[in-house]
Amino acid sequence: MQIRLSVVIPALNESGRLPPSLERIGSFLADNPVWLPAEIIVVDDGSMDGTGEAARTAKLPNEIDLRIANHRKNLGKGAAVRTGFGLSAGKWVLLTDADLSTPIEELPLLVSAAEDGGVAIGSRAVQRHLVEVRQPRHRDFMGRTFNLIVRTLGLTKIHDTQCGFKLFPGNLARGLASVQRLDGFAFDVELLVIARSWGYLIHEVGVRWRHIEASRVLAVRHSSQMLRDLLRLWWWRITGALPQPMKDSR
Ligand SMILES: Nc1nc2c(ncn2[C@@H]2O[C@H](COP(=O)(O)OP(=O)(O)O)[C@@H](O)[C@H]2O)c(=O)[nH]1
Ligand SMILES: [Mg+2]
Repeated sequence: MQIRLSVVIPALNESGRLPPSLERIGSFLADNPVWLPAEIIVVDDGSMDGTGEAARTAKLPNEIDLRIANHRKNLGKGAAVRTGFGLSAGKWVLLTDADLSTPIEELPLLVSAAEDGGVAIGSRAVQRHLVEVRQPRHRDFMGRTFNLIVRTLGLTKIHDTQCGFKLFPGNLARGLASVQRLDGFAFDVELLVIARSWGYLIHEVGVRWRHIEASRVLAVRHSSQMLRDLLRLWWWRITGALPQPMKDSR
C-alpha cells in the first residue's frame, strides 16, 4: 500500500526535543488514520549529540515507519531537506521542524489548502494573532529584512517563506530533491521559486506557531550565508539557470 504521508524532519543536535516530537506526531497520525501508512524521515545532519539514536527510542504506532538518514558532517538544513525529500515515498510530503513550533495538529489546514495539487506553506505573516510566542526581536527583524530582500529581488510575493511547516505533493518534493542546490537556510525560497516556475500554486496558510528557545540559527553567520544564497538564486533566475520541469514532477 502506498505511503500516504512522509514527514521529513531535518535535525541538528535534537536528541532532547526530537523523541517527544516524534511521539506527538505518531499519536496525531494514529488518531487520524487517513494518513496511514506513513513514514517519518529524520535527517541527522552531522549532530554531535546522538540525535539519530535518540530518535530510535521514540515509541511509534506500527503503521509508521521511522527512517533515519545520516550526514557524516553538518551540511545545512537545505541539504538535509534535499536528502529527506529524495528518500521519501509518500503521496504527500510534510516538512516540519524538530521542535514542532507549528503543532502537527495544523496539518489539516495545509491539506485543505493543497487540495488543488499545489503546495501549502505555514505562515506567521498572514494571521499574526496565531503566533502564540513571538521570536526574539532580533530574529523578527532578521525575518522581516530577509522577506523584504526576497520580495525586492522579485523572487516571490510570499510574506513568510521561512516557517518550518510545509506540505508538498510527493512527486514534486522528489523532483525538487533532484535539482535543488542551496544547502543553507535560504533553501525554502529556492524550493518555492522552482515549484512556482514549474506551475505549482503556492498557498500561504496562517498557522499556530510558538517560538521555542535553543535556536540553531546563528545571526551573523547564517544571515550572510542566506543573503549570498538569495543573490545566487536571483542570478540563476535572471540567467535562465533555474531547473526545467521534471517530466514526472506532476
Ligand atoms: N539538518 C539540519 N537541520 C538543521 C540545521 N540547523 C537547524 N536545523 C533544523 O531546522 C529546524 C529549525 O531549527 P531551529 O533551531 O528550531 O530554528 P528556529 O526555530 O528558526 O530558531 C530544526 O528541526 C533543526 O534541527 C542544520 O544545519 N542541518
Ligand atoms: Mg525552532
